[in-house]
Amino acid sequence: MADGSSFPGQNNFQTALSHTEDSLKKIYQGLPDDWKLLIEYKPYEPNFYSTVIQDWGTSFMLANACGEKAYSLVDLGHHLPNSNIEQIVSVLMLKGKLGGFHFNDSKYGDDDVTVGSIKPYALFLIFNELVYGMQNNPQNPDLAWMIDASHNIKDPLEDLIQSLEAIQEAYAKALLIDQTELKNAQLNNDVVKCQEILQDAFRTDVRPLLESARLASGGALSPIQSYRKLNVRNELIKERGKHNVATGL
Ligand SMILES: [Mn+2]
Repeated sequence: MADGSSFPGQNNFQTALSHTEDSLKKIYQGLPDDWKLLIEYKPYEPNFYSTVIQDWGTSFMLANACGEKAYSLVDLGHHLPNSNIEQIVSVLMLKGKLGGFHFNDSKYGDDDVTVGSIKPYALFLIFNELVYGMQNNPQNPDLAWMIDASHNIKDPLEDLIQSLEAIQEAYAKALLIDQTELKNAQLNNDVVKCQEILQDAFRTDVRPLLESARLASGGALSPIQSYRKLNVRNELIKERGKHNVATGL
């Protein structure tokens, strides 16, 4: 929710948050039984001084105020630079309030560039917390996995393929971590060992493993190469026509 203000004094913070909370509660009351409410947060844009739901804490507070079907949504680009997103993910899972993701990557702000294209190690650390949480936090529900990236210089389908590969890689690497060994190293205050365990997993080339998994499930070894070789984009254009930006048809 993008409500906020662009200049100091424009809004009363408490009034704005109360209005948002009241409105979310009304929306929540009207939810069909099998729906969830995912509350996304972001520090800025389209307003540049204050955003009502500025951070995960505000989102978490509102989700708690609404009820058990309301959760926080983490968009990887919606943090101030250098925020520790994996810690946010971990804490939300502990409290059973992580609802889902908008995957993308970020260099400066909400850049919405391809997942894993800028900070693959950060993505891996997020997946480490997800794997831990999925194993240790049964109070957290299944997550809504979404990709929220935008591009005007790439074929968006190719970009989606790259995004999926980056996500699968980070997930597979996180699964390589021996959680018991990591726990023991933590308890022994062996900081070096802790780092070695994480980095050993991160430095492992899991691409052959992912290729085998794709092959076993009837997929292509290299999705990008297959997509290009099969000329998918042009075949789809022949079938569906081409979107004309000028006319919108
Ligand atoms: Mn988003």
